[in-house]
Amino acid sequence: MADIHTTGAGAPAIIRRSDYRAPLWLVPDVALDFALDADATQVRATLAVTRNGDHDQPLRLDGEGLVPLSITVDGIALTPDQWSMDGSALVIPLSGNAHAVETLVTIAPAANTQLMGLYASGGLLCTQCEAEGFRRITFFPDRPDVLSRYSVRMTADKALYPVLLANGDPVASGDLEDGRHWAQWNDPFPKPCYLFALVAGDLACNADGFTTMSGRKVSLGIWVKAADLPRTAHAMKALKDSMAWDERVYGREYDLAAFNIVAVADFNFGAMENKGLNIFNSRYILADPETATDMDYDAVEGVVAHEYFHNWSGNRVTCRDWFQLSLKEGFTVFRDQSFSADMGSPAVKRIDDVRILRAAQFQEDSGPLAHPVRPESYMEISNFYTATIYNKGAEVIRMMHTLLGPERFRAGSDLYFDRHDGQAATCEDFVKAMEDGGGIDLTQFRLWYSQAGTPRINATLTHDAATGEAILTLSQAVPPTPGQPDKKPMAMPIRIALFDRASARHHGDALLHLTQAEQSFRFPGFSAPPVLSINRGFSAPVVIDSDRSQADLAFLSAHDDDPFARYEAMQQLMVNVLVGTVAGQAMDDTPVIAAIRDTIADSKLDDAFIAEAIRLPSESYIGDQMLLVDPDAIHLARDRLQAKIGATLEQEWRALHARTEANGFSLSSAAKGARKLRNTALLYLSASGAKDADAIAFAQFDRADNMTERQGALAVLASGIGDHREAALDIFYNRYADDALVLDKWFQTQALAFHPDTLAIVDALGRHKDFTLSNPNRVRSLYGAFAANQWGFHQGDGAGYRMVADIVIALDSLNPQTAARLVPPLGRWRRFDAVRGGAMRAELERILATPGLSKDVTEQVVKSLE
Ligand code: 0A1
Ligand code: ZN
Repeated sequence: MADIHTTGAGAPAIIRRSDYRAPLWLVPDVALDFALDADATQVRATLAVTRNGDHDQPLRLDGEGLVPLSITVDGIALTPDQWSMDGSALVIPLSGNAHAVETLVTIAPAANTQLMGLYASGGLLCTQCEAEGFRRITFFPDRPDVLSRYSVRMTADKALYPVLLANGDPVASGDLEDGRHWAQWNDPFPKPCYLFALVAGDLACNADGFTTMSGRKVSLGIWVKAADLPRTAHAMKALKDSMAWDERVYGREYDLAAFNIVAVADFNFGAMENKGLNIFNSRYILADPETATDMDYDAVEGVVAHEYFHNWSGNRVTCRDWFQLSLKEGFTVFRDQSFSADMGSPAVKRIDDVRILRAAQFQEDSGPLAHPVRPESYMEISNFYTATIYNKGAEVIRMMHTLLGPERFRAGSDLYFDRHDGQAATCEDFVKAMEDGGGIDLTQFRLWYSQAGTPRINATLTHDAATGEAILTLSQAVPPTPGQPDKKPMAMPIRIALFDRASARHHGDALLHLTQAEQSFRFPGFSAPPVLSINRGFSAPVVIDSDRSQADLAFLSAHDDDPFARYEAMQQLMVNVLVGTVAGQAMDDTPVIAAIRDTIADSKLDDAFIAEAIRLPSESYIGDQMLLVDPDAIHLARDRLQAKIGATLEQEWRALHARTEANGFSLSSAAKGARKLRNTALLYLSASGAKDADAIAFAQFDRADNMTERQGALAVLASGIGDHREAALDIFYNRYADDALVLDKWFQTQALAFHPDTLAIVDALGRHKDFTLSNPNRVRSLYGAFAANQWGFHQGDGAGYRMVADIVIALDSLNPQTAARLVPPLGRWRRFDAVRGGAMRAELERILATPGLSKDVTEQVVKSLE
């Protein structure tokens, strides 16, 4: 990350962690008065400000696109010489140590295409303030370490906006003349402005209640468009389950009398934890069998939990500055992962979480955008809502949990919440609380916060026949990342077991503490060389290089009692065949096929696990194992292996597909597992080339009483060139043309398809009447999905790159945050051949040359080119 500041005039400024200074002015209380209107909303803000420390600096209030219409201090209007603008910030010299400062501005929600600040979505008015959106609403010290008590008054047209919601608890409301009405909400808990929220609109409520462990009654509301009310039951159940879980597992109780959730159609991220008023992307609230897949159901549960858990890990204890973002995000992801594991299958949840980590975070960590869990600098904080902050951050917390065990971890988290309640804290505060509460020294472990890059662990197992010892030697290396050429050895827990070949049993897990560059561990009692099961449960977020043979991996794929390790052995077995094939070696695929046959025949395994274990690694995961990615060869090799598995086990797939047919829909784990396996069986059957496979897929598509099976079949049909492809896509479109979330699936399924014409198909879909750049979900469904389709995106002629770059440029002027999230796939140019890499760079250069480019996109492109 060397020289970004020398990239020329107008390059965005770099914000550094080392520059942190405490705020000069605090704002203990703020009163906001909104005269709401889609085209022109008036915001009157009254800030009680107090000087923080001994200094003579003026009050400086952040603003973005705001013009002060009036400013008063202690009730007296300021004259133009009594304030100034410094860029877009408002600067007011103040004589005393405490004042009441009032500003008036007008903003235009309907014209807000960035979806930051106050904006309009489908007839609603709503807010998004994290990270720095509050400054688009009113002048304020927009930083997370300024905590204020808010009172909020809203007035609005009663017909257009019958429901008025804000943070905290409702205080009073009433009618006004001219068809307007008003409502007042107060939030007694001091909070940073990024947690501010209001919503106004015509909404229906799924109202329910929860009694906390100390007996307080909380009214719960999930607010949606009236037509969507029947689709809110699952989210409500998830909310109540989350509230009970946080009490049981962390001893954390909800603190206000009301908790409200609102679903909106246009949203840049997944959801937002505003105090007492969570605002959600509707895709993480709405679910029913007809329109949501089982994955969607799980995502609703997980995101509802995530946002709810933020009430403690994020809101009651917030972040001192944005470099500490993982303090709340890593911890909260760990909490929501643990919750979901408890609600369903821990084994399958862990497999899913690791798959996501590897697909998103390992890729990020090995490219130009790699950064530590606690970054040192940024240009635009919105670019740092990354897989590293979230998912690697969660793995770091999980390792502390593994090192401490559940009881001592709980002692650490109790101490953390007690010590820092009501404060803006740092990652260091969290680690210190774990040390003090859990009784552990985490000095070396802290490197996980400062060192970027995925450690690679080399594992070698030898056997000393004379002493009967197995000797495991682990060596570690952390690769260089931008700005960090040299790395120190990290501390991490590596869980292993050593299997006796004859009995297929082991003597129990060992938790190894790897702390040195190289370390050997000796295990007595082995008359013959055992089989190594390593990184069980994925105890550390690392890459393991081991010299285990295909025979050993096959052994583990049949016998390992750690579900993650068993899955992993199977995946490694497949990866070895695929990578070897791509490298031009003649690989023996019989162990893979035998392992799959044995796995589907193993009656002790549940369907969901079987489906995970037998699924081939994705094309991009295969690419990640190679220095230079060859997308065509990878596609060919994977396709060939899939076809071989399909054809060799054709009868098994037919039997499985039939066996997993349900009569009647249920959301039980068994039913969900059966649907997952049924879709997998269909995929392999279709890959087998069986003549009737297309018809079987279409029949599943046509008869399904749920979206999991319907979309599963559609995905199979969309990747083929069979007779039913067009028909199924048309039927699907016509059936769901009025449902935005399902239409997203229609776009996404085609963008992800393994079809030779995917590029042309996506290009045409970009001109479809239902495509729009103004809805982030739609953009991600089409172009986000396409950029993740390795074979489609990395066309040899660079046409895929051009298409995505065109969208980045077009979208940047409307919604820079969403545009910036499409840049990273282009930044992976070093991993591709010279022709592809050159074409990717050329597109990055073309984006950078666009006049008026946002800070968001500029940062991602500049870093990607370095
Ligand atoms: N804190 C939220 C994520 C989030 C971040 C920024 C946003 O602005 C557009 C929205 C949401 C979470 O972790 O869920
Ligand atoms: Zn979060």
